[in-house]
Amino acid sequence: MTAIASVKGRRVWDSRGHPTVEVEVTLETGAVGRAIAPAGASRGTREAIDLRDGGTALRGKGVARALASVTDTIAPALVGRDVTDQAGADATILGLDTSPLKETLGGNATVATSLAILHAAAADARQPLWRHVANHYGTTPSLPLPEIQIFGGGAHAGRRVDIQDFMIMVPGATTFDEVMEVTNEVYFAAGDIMARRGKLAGVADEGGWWPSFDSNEEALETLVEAISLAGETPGDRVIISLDIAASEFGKQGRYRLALEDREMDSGQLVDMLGGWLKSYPIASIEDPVGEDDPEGMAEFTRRHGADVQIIGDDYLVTNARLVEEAAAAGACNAVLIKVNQAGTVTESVQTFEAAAKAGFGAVVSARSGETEDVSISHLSTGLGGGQLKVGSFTRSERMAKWNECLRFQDDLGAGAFVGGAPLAATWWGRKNKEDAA
Ligand code: 2PG
Ligand code: MG
Repeated sequence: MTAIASVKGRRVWDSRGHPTVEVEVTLETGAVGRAIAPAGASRGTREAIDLRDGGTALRGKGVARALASVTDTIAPALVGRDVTDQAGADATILGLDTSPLKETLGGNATVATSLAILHAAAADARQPLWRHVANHYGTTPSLPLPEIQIFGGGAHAGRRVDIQDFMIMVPGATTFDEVMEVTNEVYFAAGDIMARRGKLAGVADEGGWWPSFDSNEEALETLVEAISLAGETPGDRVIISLDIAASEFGKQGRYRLALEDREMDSGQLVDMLGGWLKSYPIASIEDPVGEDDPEGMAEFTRRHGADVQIIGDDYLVTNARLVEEAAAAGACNAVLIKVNQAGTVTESVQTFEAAAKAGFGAVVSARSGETEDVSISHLSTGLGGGQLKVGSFTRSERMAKWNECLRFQDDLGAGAFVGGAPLAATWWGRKNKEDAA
C-alpha cells in the first residue's frame, strides 16, 4: 500500500479560455499524479454537473466552489488512503456526495480527483498510465480506432449547421500512424474545397472546419468529395461517422433543423437519417435522436442496428445502468465513454464493462472543452479493443491526445492497432464479407 499524502486543487484554463479544475495527488513516496477536468457544451441532462460559481465574473464559470470541494471535503477523506485502491477511493468520493448528479461536490472536482489518483498510482508503479490501467483492470491494451472531426457544427460552431460532428474513421488502415496520415490528407482537402467555394466560416470548437453550408446534407456531399480529393474511395479505407447530437435541436420527439427551416417528428428524423445511411458511406452515428426519445432510438436501432454503429452519448451519459436498460430495450449498440459524464474512473470503467457484457462497442471520448490532459488516450489504450473520439486534427488540446497514442505505438508495436475490429459487427464487417465474396 502507498498512502495518499495530499490532494490539492488548482484553477487552470481550458481550450475555450474558461476556468477549470486541476487536481494534484501526491503520495507518501513522493510520486505525483495530476489531471484536469474537461467541459462539455452539448451536455446530457443526466450527466454529472460541473459546479460553477455563477454571477458575472468569468461569465459565471468560476470554479472556486469546485476547488473548495477538493480542499475542504475530498482531500481530508482521501489523505492516508491506499492509492492503488481506485474503487475504494471513488466510493469514498461518492459517499461524500449522494446527490444524483454530483452537484454538491461538482463533477469537475470529482473527475479531476479520481483521474489524478489513477495517475499517481501509475507514477508510483513507474508505469505509463495505459499499462497501469491494463494491469489494474486485467484488460489487454490496444491502440484505438480514432473518430476524427472534419466539420464542426451544432453547439460547437454557432449552430451554422444543425448536425454537430461530421467525422471520418479509417478502419481500413493497418496502423495508427496511417490513420493520422490519411486524416491529414482528408482534412486539408476539405478545407481546400470549402475555401474555393467560399464556404469556410472559420474553425469550430474542436478544431474542425466551421462551414457555412446551405443544408446539412451539403456537409455530407462535401465530405465525400474531400475523401475522393484525398485520393481515397469513400467507403473503402475511409468511412464517415456522424454525431447528430439530436438533443440539441429536439425535445420530446419534435425536431427543428434551423438551417433548413424544417420541423419534423421522431419518425421523420429517423427516415431522413435512414436516407443518409443509404446515400453515404456512414458506418457510425451518435445520438441520432434526442436523449428523451427512447421510442425513436429503439426504432432507429431496429432498422439500422445490424448495419451501422449507433452510439449513445447524451442518451447513455456513461452510465452502466442506462447501458443495461438500452440493451434490454434494443436501443443503441455502442456507448460513448466520457469520464466527466460519470464523474469518477470507477463508474466509467463499470460502464465500459457493462458495454462489453451487452455486446456494445465503447468509444472513449473527449469533451468540446479540453486541455493538454491526455488521460483519455491512456484509458482507451489501456482498456483495449476500442475507439477514441477526440475532436479534429488541429489544435494542441486535440493533437496532444493523438500524438500520445503514437508514443504508445512505439511501446506496443504497430500491430497493436485495432483497425476495423470495433466495427466488425456492423458496416465494416458486412463490407469485408461482401468484398471477399
Ligand atoms: C459530444 C461532445 C464531443 P460536448 O457531443 O460528443 O464532440 O461534445 O463535449 O460539447 O458534449
Ligand atoms: Mg455527442
